[in-house]
Amino acid sequence: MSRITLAHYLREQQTSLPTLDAALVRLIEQVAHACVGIAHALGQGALADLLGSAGQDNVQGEAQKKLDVLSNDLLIEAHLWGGHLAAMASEEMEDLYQLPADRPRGDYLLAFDPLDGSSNIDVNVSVGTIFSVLRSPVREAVQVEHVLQAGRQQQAAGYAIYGPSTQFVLTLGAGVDVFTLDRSLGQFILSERALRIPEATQEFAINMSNQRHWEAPVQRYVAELLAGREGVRGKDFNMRWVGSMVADVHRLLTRGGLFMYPVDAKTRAQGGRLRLLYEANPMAWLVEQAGGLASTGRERILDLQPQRLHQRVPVMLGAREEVLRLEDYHRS
Ligand code: P6P
Repeated sequence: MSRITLAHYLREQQTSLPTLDAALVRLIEQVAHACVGIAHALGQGALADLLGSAGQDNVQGEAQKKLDVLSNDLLIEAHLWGGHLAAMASEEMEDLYQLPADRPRGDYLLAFDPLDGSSNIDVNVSVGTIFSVLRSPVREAVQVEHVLQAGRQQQAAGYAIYGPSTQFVLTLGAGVDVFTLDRSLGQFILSERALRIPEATQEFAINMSNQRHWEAPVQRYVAELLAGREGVRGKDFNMRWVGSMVADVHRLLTRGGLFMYPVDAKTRAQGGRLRLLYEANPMAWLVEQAGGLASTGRERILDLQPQRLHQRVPVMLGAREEVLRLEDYHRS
């Protein structure tokens, strides 16, 4: 495959995607640019005194890592002069980030989890940055309700995964394409086009330690997977759980599978574990663009009308046949 940079790819996409205007192209390039900076900071690890806690909690009540704060700052800084955003929302910030009055504004909203899976950083396991782009109805004085749009309204979504290689995975609504970072140039190069998730799978991802807290349909579904070929499924299954949503979803986007973080007795009061606007929605759109499905078990994630900025939802996404079976078990 000839070397196609992200910039070249985006201009190529503009010819076939009317929604991909120059401002959105710049926005995506700035997100990718910030991810190159985050990858560099992560790669320094212990040598840059960037590991460990920032000594404060975020709005989620989770201990912030130094790299959570740095990643958040890099993403904000990347967009301060781009002139394409009206506001930003981040897992690490309680309220919407309004651009300072003297900065140029645009017609897009950017929601992101700057460093997903950050509890894995100190043990050197893959983490990622997840982002979701929406159109903004206003350029000034953006209110939370302007951001509370269903996932089907997304204009672009994707993630960076900081693993053995750093990759940038993107959908603009016409499939899912993958870019790999050429570290010598600081450029993302197109490395895989049009990911497809097989309808069937033999691999699932869930945190089994929560098993006793799950609702009955999930108990039944997972018990059948564990019963393997002797059980009603008639085949054996394999299990993976990285503990970074980006890593677990990247695996199923590239080789198939099913990812679940269902609501359970521990998380029912919050509605689930994973956040809708900047984790579930972007991942759900990527998965559906690759031929999979994304559901809460009771409804499609992309159809949900968000009620709060940091709202949490149950997440079951990946192989079409498995998500349909889970939805069936939740109905019966
Ligand atoms: P648990 C990381 O903190 C995260 O938000 C997701 O990236 C990941 O899938 C999940 O939480 C891991 O949760 O309960 O296994 O630690």
